[in-house]
Amino acid sequence: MNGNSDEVPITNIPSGERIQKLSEHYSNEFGSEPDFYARVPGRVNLIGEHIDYCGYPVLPMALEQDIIVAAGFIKEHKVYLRNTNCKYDKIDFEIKPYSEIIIKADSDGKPFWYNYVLCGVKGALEYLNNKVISGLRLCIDGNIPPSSGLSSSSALVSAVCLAFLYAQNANLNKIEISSLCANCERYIGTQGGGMDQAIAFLAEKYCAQYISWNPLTATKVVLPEDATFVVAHSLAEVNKAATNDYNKRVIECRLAAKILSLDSQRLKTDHTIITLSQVQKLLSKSLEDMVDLVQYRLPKKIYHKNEVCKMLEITEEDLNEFYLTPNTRHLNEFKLKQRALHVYGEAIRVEEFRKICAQSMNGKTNGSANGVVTFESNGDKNDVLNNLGELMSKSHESLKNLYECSHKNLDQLVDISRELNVYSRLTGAGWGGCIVALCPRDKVNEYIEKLKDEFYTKHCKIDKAKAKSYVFATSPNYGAVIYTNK
Ligand code: ADP
Ligand code: NG1
Ligand code: MG
Repeated sequence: MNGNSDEVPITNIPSGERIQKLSEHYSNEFGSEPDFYARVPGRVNLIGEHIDYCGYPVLPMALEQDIIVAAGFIKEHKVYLRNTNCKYDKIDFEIKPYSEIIIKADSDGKPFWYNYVLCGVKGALEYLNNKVISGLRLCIDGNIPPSSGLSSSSALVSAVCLAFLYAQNANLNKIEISSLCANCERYIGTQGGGMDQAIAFLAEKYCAQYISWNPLTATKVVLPEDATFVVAHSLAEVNKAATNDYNKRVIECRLAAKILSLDSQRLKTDHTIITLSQVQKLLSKSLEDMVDLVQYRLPKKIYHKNEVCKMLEITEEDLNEFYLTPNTRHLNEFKLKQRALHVYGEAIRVEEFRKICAQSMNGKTNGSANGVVTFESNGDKNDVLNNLGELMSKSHESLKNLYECSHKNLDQLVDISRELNVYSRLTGAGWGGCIVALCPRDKVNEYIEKLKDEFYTKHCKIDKAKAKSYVFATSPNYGAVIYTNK
């Protein structure tokens, strides 16, 4: 984690109120100054929802909002954990071998906040083969709205994992640490695809990233100069690890993929999990052909567990053991057609979105003096934004109707935006959280004001002054970094 661009950058501790307050909080708690800070941003996904775990590329960008962990080395093999927000309890724990770190939710199935910290520590220990040279004092400060689809959980897991590894002098490049963090966040119970951790480490300022898998690769996507992305909160928070909605979608995609793979003789008899993108490769078909194949092979609205077992020629015990997760084993009904149609359709939309961004540029960089990379638009500006916007609208429709992961407030925000000629979609896992809207730069202030009036004030009956904190314009930001003056 040093000078080379493949590794997480290490820079001097920035000045400013945020770090100063965090440093004071740390000093009040521990009676010393932090040795270093690990900072990891949240993200907004522009398009490509619920397809990372199916092996398809996604198109997110990092936010300015982040989690910063202030950290100090200690000799004892313990972690002392504090948070600047007093709603998160203080807790101290021994650093045990990773296999002995048990991560359990509360009696209602909701994870304790420090479970995300344990995920990061456990993942780091697994990578280090339990070799620890330093314990840590940690104080967390976050400003990513939690449980809102902006990836506060991954920023927390990744910041802790990064801090722990840095304290043990581990050298990991950004790709390795992204994959490590994606794996260790699964200890919380959700079978995430890796998008959040990948953008957290691979993000660059001024560009979104097209992230593809196997091998993990991030390719810059320059967004049209006159496009601004606005994030608006639906006021519905949802903790993804507290319900089985997310894992249910993951396993529905797994089962759909396994059934579609029966068209190839190769994987017929083993229990390997296969993704919808692997089936596409196996069958050498286009995404459009896969849409047709789903209609033909998975025509029913609902598949019962026994039908799935019959199609796969396996017992219910094997289905439970090899394909389902602990929190989905009791389920009896699966929507395979709808989920697979969403995935293949959304994968097509990501490719189109990326293509439009690329085609709309003529390749001439402007204004590089301040480091801002912008391009002159080739086509009609309005056409480009409308075409990108249409894809976002279709993505939302598909998430609402086929994937059933929207929320009435999200739909309302999307509808209000449309009345104002702004296209938008839910972002992140859904069931609550935020929308991301594509707004022409010169209309941003007017759009935000209208959302405050129409949604937050009129519909949700909250004070206009308070509404300010729920909606913001954003542009692509930096990825993870370590700050230290030592
Ligand atoms: P998101 O969409 O934000 O990733 P998740 O449901 O995956 O939502 O995770 C949210 C959880 O992450 C919160 O319930 C909390 O436990 C934890 N979390 C997020 N931000 C913080 C923070 N600043 N301090 C402590 N815990 C946090
Ligand atoms: P959020 O909204 O951050 O909980 C989740 C997954 C992503 C991705 C999106 C949907 C995790 C950590 N994150 O994001 O991998 O599948 O939903 O596109 O599981
Ligand atoms: Mg999350």
